[in-house]
Amino acid sequence: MLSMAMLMLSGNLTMQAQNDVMLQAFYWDVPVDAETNNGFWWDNLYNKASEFKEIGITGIWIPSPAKGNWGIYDMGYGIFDHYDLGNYNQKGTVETRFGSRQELESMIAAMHDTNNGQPKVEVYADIILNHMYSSEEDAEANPAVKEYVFDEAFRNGQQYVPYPTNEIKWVIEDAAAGDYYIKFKGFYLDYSVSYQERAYDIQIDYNNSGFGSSYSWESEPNNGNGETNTFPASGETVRAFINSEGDIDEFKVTAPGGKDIIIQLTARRQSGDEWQWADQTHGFYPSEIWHNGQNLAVNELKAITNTGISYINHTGTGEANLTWDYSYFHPVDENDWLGNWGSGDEIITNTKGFGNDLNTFDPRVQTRMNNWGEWLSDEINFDGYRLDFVRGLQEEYVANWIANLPPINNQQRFIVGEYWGSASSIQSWVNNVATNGADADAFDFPLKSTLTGMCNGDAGFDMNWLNHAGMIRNGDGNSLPGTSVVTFLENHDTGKEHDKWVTKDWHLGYAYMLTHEGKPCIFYPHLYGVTLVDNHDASVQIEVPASLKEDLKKLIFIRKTYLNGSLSVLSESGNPYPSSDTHDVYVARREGNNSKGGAIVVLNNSHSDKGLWVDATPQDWSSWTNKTLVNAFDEEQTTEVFGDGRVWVEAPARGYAIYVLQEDYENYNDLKTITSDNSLINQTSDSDNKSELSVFPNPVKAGQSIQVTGTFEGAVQIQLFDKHGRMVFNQKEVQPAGNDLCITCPGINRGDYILSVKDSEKSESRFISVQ
Ligand SMILES: [Ca+2]
Ligand SMILES: [Ca+2]
Ligand SMILES: [Ca+2]
Ligand SMILES: [Ca+2]
Repeated sequence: MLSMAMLMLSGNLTMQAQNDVMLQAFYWDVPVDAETNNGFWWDNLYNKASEFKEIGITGIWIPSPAKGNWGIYDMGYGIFDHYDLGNYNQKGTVETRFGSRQELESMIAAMHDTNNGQPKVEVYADIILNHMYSSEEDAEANPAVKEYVFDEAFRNGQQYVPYPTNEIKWVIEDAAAGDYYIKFKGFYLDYSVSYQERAYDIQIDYNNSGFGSSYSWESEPNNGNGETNTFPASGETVRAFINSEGDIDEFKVTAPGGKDIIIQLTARRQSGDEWQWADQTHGFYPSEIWHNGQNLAVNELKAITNTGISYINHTGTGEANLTWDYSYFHPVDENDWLGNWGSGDEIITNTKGFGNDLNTFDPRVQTRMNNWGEWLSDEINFDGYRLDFVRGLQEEYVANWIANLPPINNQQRFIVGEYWGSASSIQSWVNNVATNGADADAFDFPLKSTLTGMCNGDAGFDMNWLNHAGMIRNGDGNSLPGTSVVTFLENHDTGKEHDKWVTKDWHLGYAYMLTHEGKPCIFYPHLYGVTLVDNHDASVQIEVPASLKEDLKKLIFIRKTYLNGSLSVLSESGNPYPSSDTHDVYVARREGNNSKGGAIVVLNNSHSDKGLWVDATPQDWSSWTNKTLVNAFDEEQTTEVFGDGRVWVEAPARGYAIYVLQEDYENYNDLKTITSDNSLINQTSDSDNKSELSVFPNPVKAGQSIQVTGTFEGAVQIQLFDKHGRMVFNQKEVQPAGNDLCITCPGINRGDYILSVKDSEKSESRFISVQ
């Protein structure tokens, strides 16, 4: 039933113009003034609200707004306090990296402002449902982790993955004076490789010394039963190895009494002379601690983890005062476990990939996250959400979270999930979330990969590879409908790793995305010419040309003006000639909307101007035979569809062209002048405006007379523009009768319009509402 309803809905939508361009409104390491704890990214977006509206951006995806564990530096994914949006002094700062809660709310209000006929820009927050980060101030005793380690990560006879060795502090509180014999064991280690891969640091503080930097080496044999190394001094480090399977390393410390014994272990590897960091799932732990004939590891020893999280008192509307403890995070009890990263891109619910992995099977976790989603929607007014790392969550949990959100206009809020994986995994995720009762889109990672190949490649990239690229056109049974897919060319993650970058000819990728099905998501640095910097090596950079912005504006104009519905690849199915040139030239026809008949898009990745003969009309599509097509950006450039249905279309070297029906043609440059000229909006919203122009009645119905009163010099031109700046009515040489003009409201859709009145002296405008 659900899929039937969705199909019917999308059927109706194809009649509308495509008004669905999303912007990822951030990138990795956006600027911040960390010296003064001042984030200004929300302010930056606030200042761009009118430009987003003008360009035709309809939704922005913003970073996770909640306070992160790394305070002013945190890009949001180190989420710490869900209800601190930059208004509580925690983690060393009130503001987040992006600004204060007030700045966030002002920005959202500017995006939502529809006064004077401005379009609304929806705001989608990045949401982390998988994990939470914390630090030493959140330390607590964790009996579940102690048990898990002492079971060496075995559950019901099966080996699972250790809790990270370095995230546990082992403590005997208030240790009595005397000798302690501490035995260390290793587990989950590879004995087929050199012992140097099984190295670890032992740090012991038994005298309130803290930990210093001096170190020494273990001396075998130290396997217990009298073979003991004396630990050099409180706070020092011993470098040791589990030399072979079954090796035990024993150390003696002499406690002064009345102080804690604190043990910290870190997995290492030795490579030549270098003592390196190792995978912390190499398990090491103090398996026995003997004192006066008693093994204190059994009862007195505590495993301390940073899972005891509490916050400054919250006072705002709807803000929960939460505390968390180990029982909310994997592993929670004797039946729980931690998994690894899997062998492919399958769902991994219990993997401690980022911070503390929330036990998303716990109804308490589910309730807390659901309440948070409601609060973000009702109190902060987010329109939708981008869900981070959904690979770490069971689909049922995600679906319940989505379904619990308060609807907008009786509809579920927009959701897109980050499933970085293969087409089949992405498809199953979307379908399984739907089966569990929620509608989530997914990012088209496979398409990103193909488009990157096209932009960066030259002759080596075969344009036929576009024919079934991405999720929507997937020909292997793993496709998704365009209404379930968000397409993108780069995101904050790929944008910080140079091996994933698009490094040239971005316009080719965007020409594909913005003319094709799916909801296109533009990357902020591409719109604003921000240089990308590799996260591992800041000397590796790629400059994004500022000229790309004009391409993006043109392509959004094409999308909104001419396109909707399905697509057919003419360079695949339309008898292309010469067929060998399909290696270089890709041609597709996209259906239109209720006022325009669609377009043909041509992409050429060769280094010379090139074209193809194609059949303009796919089977069962409206016939373009004997029609004249024009270049959508140059009315003078035409091509005829012949009587047999063939048409010649071409695009410049490493470029794109869009062909539309001559009768549909709209001059992009005219519209650009209007849409990029804010004077229309400024005039009408300017309270000092001395104009006498008045319009009656307002609102007005189609077919009804409109009386415009003002002072006019000679004949007048009257135009109506819709809120995207598109002209819908144009009447020249209207003769005023004194101070009055009378026109008939044309048969246009309900909505807000700008009425422009021009005479030989001046141009004035008013917003009118058509009902
Ligand atoms: Ca600020
Ligand atoms: Ca050893
Ligand atoms: Ca030993
Ligand atoms: Ca998880």
